[in-house]
Parts: sequence; C-alpha cells; structure tokens
Amino acid sequence: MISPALPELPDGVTVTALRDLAVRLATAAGALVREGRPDRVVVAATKSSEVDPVTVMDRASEELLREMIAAERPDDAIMGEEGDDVPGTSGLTWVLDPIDGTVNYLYGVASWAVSVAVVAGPPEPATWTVLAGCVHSVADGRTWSAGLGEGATRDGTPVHVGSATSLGASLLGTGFGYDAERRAQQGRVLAQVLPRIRDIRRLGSAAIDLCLLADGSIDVYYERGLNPWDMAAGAVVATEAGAVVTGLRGGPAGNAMTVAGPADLVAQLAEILEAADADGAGLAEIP
Ligand code: LIP
Repeated sequence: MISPALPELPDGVTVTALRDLAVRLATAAGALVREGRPDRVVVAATKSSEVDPVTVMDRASEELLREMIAAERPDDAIMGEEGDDVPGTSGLTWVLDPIDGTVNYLYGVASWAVSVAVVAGPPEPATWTVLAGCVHSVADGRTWSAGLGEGATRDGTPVHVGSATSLGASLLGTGFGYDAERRAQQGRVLAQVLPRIRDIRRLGSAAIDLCLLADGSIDVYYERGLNPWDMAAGAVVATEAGAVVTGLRGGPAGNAMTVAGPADLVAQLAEILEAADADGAGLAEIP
C-alpha cells in the first residue's frame, strides 16, 4: 500500500512532530478518563437515539484535548465528537473522539479508546489527507500510532496487517449503529457475510477495530455509519500498516461504508457487501 502524497505543511511542521503530539494528547486524555472513571458511570445525555450515550468523562476528555491543542497549535482547526467545530488558519484540523466505545466505557467492558488524528484539507473522509494519528486503548494502555509515510506502531513496535488471503478463513471485525432500523439492515447484511468468513468480532470501538486490523489481530473489517472521528486515526494506522481503507463501488471510506484490510480480502468482502446493498445505496436513507 503506497501512502498518499504528503500535502504542503505549515512552516516548521513535520509529520513526526504531529504524530508525537497526537500520542501526547491521546495518552493525557486517557489518564484523565482512567483516573476520573467513577465506580458507576452514568449517562449524562443521549444523542442520535436513546441508546447513544455521552458521559461526563467524554466531555471532560474532549475539553482537555481542546485546551492542549489550543495551547500547542493555536492556528489549527478542531472537529470533535462532543463539541462545536473550531475554525483555524493553518489548513490543519484535529479530529477528536474523546472516548470511542462509550457503551463499553459505560458497562466497564475493556475496549474503549481516545482517538486523535490531524488531517490536511477539508475534514471529511472523502477529501482529507490524514497526516498522523494515535489510538490509545485506555483500559490496557496499548497505544497505536502512525504518520503519513512513516509506517504504524503499537507501543513503539512496527505493525503490519495479517497475511490471510481467503475470506473464508478470515476473522472479521464489524459493528452496529444506534438506530434500531439501521441495526436491522446491518443484521440482514451480516447474515450474508457470516457463512463466508471464519467468525466475527464485535468489539465496540471502530478506532480499536482498525488498529487490531493493523496489527493482524483481526484479518478484515467493515462497518456502516462511522463518523469522521470514529475512523480518522484508525484509518491512518491501518493504511500505514499495509491495509486498504475504502468504501464500496470504488468510492472513498466514510459514513456510508468503511471496509478495511489487505487488498485481496477487501475485494472479496466488497463483492458480498455490494450484492447485499450494505451501504444502503439502494435503500431509503436512514437518518
Ligand atoms: C462507536 C463506534 C463503533 C460503533 C458504535 C459507536 P462511539 O463510537 O466506534 O464502531 O459500532 O456503534 O458508533 O459512539 O462509542 O464514539
């Protein structure tokens, strides 16, 4: 997998320095969320549906990330899951998921992460260039990071996608949305996929899923309905580890569909997903 070309960066800015900052941001917010986790986590509010929760720690984590970015990179823009977009003048945007896997955080299931990425260009998966990213799995401390053209690491050790070539022997990661009708559609698609793979893993955090793909802990991944902050950092870790991250029908990865893995596994999986209309191209749009 060849990394996309490096766009022009602001004076004095390097991919390595941006990557280093992403790691410092994610681990600092991770420490806050870990130390601040009450014995019983309560839902502060719900968002897209009654089962789409936000907790006080989601907000506290994002607030810390925004403060640190404003201090270290005041001219950069910010787009985060829990707050308003902040415009910038540098051409760079920080894309923040303060707790990815909030339902796991709520239940104490140890698969949730702080995900921090910095992109050049309009902060939209179809058009952005992800320059660097970090996914910090707070419960166990695993930290994946990558820089454009620099490769990807887990806890400092280089990682690469697995070597599975047959979908039938592949362990697949996926996830489901917060909308009941959407989950019904995703269930119908999964019924088409299940007989054609080894097994699925539903771990509850797209950011961690994409990083497990990058280090070969799962062989291939797909999910419909991801927000930019769910996938930004995980996507650069996966691509720098040798994965293709794409949509269906040759389109870019994004909310309609994100498929990731070694090129030949992605091609095999995309055929099944397209036949199952998994990106909803043929269905009425679910809000
Ligand atoms: C989560 C994603 C996950 C998806 C969940 C949820 P959140 O993000 O990371 O892949 O299956 O439904 O969207 O809401 O925890 O930031």
